[in-house]
Amino acid sequence: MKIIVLGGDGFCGWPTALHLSARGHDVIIVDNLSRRKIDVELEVSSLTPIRPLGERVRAWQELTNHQIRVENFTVGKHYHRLLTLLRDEKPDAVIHFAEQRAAPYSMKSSWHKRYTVNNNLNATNDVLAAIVESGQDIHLVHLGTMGVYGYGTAGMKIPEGYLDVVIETENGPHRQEILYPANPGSIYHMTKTQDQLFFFYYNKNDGVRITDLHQGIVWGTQTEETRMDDRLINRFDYDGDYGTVLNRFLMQAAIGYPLTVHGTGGQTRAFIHIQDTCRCIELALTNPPARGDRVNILNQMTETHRVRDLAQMIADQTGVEVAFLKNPRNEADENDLHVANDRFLGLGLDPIKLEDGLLAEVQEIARKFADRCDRNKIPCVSQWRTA
Ligand code: USQ
Repeated sequence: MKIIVLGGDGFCGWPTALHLSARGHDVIIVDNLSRRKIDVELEVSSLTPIRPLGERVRAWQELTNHQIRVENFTVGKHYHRLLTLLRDEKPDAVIHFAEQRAAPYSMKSSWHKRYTVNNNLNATNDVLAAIVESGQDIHLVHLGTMGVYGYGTAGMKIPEGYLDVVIETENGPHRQEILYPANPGSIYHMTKTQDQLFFFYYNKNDGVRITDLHQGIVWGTQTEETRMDDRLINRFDYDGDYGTVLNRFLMQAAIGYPLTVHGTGGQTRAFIHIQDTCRCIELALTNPPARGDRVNILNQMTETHRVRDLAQMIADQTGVEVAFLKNPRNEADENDLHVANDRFLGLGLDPIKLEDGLLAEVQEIARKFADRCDRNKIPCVSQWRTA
């Protein structure tokens, strides 16, 4: 397959590009290096020493003989470059990672809210409009989030995207299938709920074939391919804006920093290892919806855990303390979360289990690069509500 990876320099995009290239697909990365520029803004670096994108792809070619081409432009801004790329390359699929993905970053200020909305919504609309204008039958695979559902439970497992409802009308009960009600918890998550409506509309109006992957919190760093050479290493975010909870705890354990549990740690979330992210995307590409099918929605997660249980698990394994901090977010103190993920399991996904991989991750990455950590960047300073 020929595959364009939008946002192919990021935490999920880079290992996905390598995973697909290693399996013989012709991969083109589009990236404007925005994630690296945000590191400059926040005065923080990936815990792992990531190399420039040009060096990454040269190393990949030297090691495997597979070429990954790179185009540097902004999806959502440089529309004609995107359209021309689709027309010239005629890809079978486009994978869309080209969005600002951190909830705390999206809540830092009105500038960050507006940046996240402009960037993410224009990117999604431009990709869809360009696919339609190209006149080609291109399968779009999008990285959505479990956060579109709002982590609640209505006494049922959260289904894969759609909900059957019965409405009482004057003429009796009326059955309808609707998108599971959106309930975003940050401006970032809100952009992903809006993305769903773009997909619904372009699928209905133009017949675009779309797979939307509602992914949980990704943990881990390395995959089969990024581990092949130091120059291919994946990024590892530990700072208060971009670091996600489990990777932050792993790094904190490695440097003996009390684990930063927000509030009571009663939040239950869905998780997936970065290697399984790559496998799921490959499964989504090789099992596309047929022309005329509705938007294909899959829950891309493998297990759920409560934040304080994760902290305890890591504390038990490493001896680090647990700190309960005032929660900077506006979120429920406690929630239960039950999620259906039968579709990926049905396609053959054999998940990496969190309890099997945690210590290896602490040793392989967090301890190895501990001296690169700036402890001042660990606290979460982005407040959901200003007092
Ligand atoms: N949390 C802590 N301590 C920390 C950091 C976070 O207790 O040091 C808590 C948060 O308050 C929250 C939970 O852990 O309740 C998850 O926070 P997170 O930063 O790990 O994850 P989140 O902001 O939800 O966002 C991440 C990714 C995003 C993705 C999402 C999937 O950044 O791109 O869409 O996970 S999900 O959470 O399933 O919506």
